[in-house]
Amino acid sequence: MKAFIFDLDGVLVDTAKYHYLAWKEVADSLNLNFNESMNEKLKGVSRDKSLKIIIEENGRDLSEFDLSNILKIKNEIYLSYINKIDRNELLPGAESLLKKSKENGIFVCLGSASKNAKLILHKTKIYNLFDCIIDGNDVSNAKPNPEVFIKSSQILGIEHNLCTVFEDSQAGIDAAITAGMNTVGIGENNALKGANIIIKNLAEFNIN
Ligand code: B16
Ligand code: MG
Repeated sequence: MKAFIFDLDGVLVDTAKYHYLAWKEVADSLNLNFNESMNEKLKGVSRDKSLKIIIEENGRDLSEFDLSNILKIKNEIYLSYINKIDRNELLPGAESLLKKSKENGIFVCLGSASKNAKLILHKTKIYNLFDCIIDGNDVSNAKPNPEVFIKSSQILGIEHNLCTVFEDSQAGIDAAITAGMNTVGIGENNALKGANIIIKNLAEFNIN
């Protein structure tokens, strides 16, 4: 292994709850149904695609103008939470594995769908631990398209089969498999299909 590519939300930081709260507030204001099970479908999915899923599930049709306003409002609400976060949102084992990877000569990259990734890395004070950062602002195709991971390996100059992706979403695992990379699924259950191994959190990962 020469490079580890980490997803952000659900792998390094616990921000999924803020995405949920922001979508819920938006959905309630529009009289759209939105619950925890629908929220599961948004894991690892881009902001635009997330809104499309909510709208489709509700059988509604909105104009492009309305959609772009809703996306703006959702992000403002999400940022109102994110602006208050600190290192307490880091998930178990996250910072320690980032540091151990570097100590072992393994490159560390971020591969996230979030356009707010850099702000979150600064807030949690782990920004400087990355050799490269690819986020939602750098790609035109959202996961399960492998673009985010392929760009990461290109910037590092590392072959795909020498990269390992840490992901909590099925869209992300599928993207990494399509890119020909190794996969570590992160989650409480074995719901992630196709991952090489599945662990509860990064604290369970033994770099040796
Ligand atoms: P933003 P990841 C993803 O982050 C989240 O899992 C997903 O729920 C969210 O919609 C997406 O980022 C976009 O986030 O609205 O901040 O651009 O898991 O790929 O790190
Ligand atoms: Mg994620």
